[in-house]
Amino acid sequence: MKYLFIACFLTLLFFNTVNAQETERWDKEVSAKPNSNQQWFKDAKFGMFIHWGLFAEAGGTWNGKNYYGISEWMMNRGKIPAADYAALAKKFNPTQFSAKEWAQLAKDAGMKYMVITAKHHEGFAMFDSKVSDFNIVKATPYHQDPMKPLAQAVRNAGLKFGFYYSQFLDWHEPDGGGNKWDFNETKKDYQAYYHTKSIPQIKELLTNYGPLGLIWFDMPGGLSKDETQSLINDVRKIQPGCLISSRVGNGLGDFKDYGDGEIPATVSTTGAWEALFTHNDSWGYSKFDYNFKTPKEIIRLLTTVSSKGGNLILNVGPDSSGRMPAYSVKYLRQAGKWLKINGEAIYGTTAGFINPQPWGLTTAKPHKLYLHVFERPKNGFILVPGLQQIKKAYLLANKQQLAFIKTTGGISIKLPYLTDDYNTVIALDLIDKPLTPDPNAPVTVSDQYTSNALDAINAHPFGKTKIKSITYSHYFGDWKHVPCVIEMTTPQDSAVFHANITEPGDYKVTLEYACAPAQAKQEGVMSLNEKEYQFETLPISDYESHKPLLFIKQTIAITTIKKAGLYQLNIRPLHSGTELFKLKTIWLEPIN
Ligand code: JFZ
Repeated sequence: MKYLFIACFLTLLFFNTVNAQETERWDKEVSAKPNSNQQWFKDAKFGMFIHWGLFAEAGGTWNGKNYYGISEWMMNRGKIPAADYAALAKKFNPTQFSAKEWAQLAKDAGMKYMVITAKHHEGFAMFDSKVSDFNIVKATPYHQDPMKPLAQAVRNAGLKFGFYYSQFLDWHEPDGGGNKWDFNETKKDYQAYYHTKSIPQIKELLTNYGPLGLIWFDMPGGLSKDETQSLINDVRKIQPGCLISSRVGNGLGDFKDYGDGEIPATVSTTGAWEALFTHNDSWGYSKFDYNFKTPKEIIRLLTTVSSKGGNLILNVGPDSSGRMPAYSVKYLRQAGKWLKINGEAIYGTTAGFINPQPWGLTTAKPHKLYLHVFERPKNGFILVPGLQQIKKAYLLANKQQLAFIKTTGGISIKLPYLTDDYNTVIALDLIDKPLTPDPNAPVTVSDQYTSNALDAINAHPFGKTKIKSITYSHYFGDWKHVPCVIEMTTPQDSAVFHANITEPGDYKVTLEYACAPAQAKQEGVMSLNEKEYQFETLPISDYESHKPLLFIKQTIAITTIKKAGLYQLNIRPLHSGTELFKLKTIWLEPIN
């Protein structure tokens, strides 16, 4: 049993790595090509993902056993025989489903597109399909096609509509990808699967549901690059304007999807891209999962992704009655209220050209810079480094003009009060030509904030040191991604952080890291402000992709900064050994 469990994870991880190579290729080959159909997608910024299928009927429970984690993978995890699983259809009767309500929810939330699972890995078509009887009209007591009214209602609400379609994984079919517990892998004919089910159903979706904004393919397999291109050509023939997700595979597709729950540390593409998150931790409805993001977390997540130039597609998992989780409805609507007032600073923007600051993030439009203030400085002055002059500064919410002064470090704007706990937006009318973002700009450290973060992505690595997103999960499939400084094993492997400390004073230095017990008790040294501080690492957490990764905060120094200015913080192992730690953040906390 344990091995089956691990095998599932390996499958998911394998797709992770395959994806990594393919997206690298995608960055080079596809993202450079201009695509006029992409513009609506680039401007949209916020979309609704919906995972709906027979897994919603089970809600994560099978034969009295609870499967915590992503519910739509339950069939795979439990090695549930396809015939037994298919019986869920007999109970699936979403009488509470209302296309208009779902469309209205997405609209109220401030979303500009909706993507719903037409068929997930379980193989069940949530639409009227002539290709296979394993569909919602034929196999359930509901006997209706919910996708018809939904596509219409979503378009009527002014949003783009798209389908998710699992083109390769199909655990119901003897020739589909992934089901090795019922069907002999060596006897599978993937081509037959593509030609008798996958491609014909994709054609149905493109033919019967009006103009689609996009098709969201996922988890590629079984096709060569030419065959993938021919699948794309089939889509283009029916709907030339329909965008295709990068998970179509083989480095193709019109927009890029990062990993589940991943915000890219550095954006590798100039093309359109999406970060995908689910509102709680499961994509499909799960009875146990109450870890819903709060409205504030939703707004800050959306702002973070926008500040890097991408879209956020946020998933909700309706249950089998056709109802959205109550907390999704409530919190999405609440987030939408913020967008009604501040949407100008999100929709149609490009990445902000000022690096993250202790007060928050930026987005941009021609002649405009939007400051998204998450943390209020104690004295109320928001320092925007790098700007020389501006025309005007005002609160976006009420157009109240704000005073500003030119300082040595940039423009400093007086924030009268924090009006919005989620994110207070200050709009700047620019005189300067938009600056080009400088990834090497120092990180601002100021005594105006409770704490200042030097994150792994701000590190300059030397020797064998690397910066990498570490992927792990709590339950099955609820991936977390934490950028870390890794592989520092000798005194030559160091990480250097550039900090612009804007006020003198005492600062406490705290390292936040994960460290495998077997590798702990190694010494490291941090140099800052012409002094060296030594420390020994603590045993915290082994890294295994399918286990929680724990981080500790260890204070290693107090330093007295006599003069404001640029400082270098350097960290490295004292001796050669194994990896010193996985370093997430260095915190600089002013002592007042
Ligand atoms: C896939 C599905 O398996 C999952 O059920 C859900 O639909 C999600 C949106 O997509 O899972 C993946 C696919 C790709 C990666 C990770 C999980 N990846 O490339 O990191």
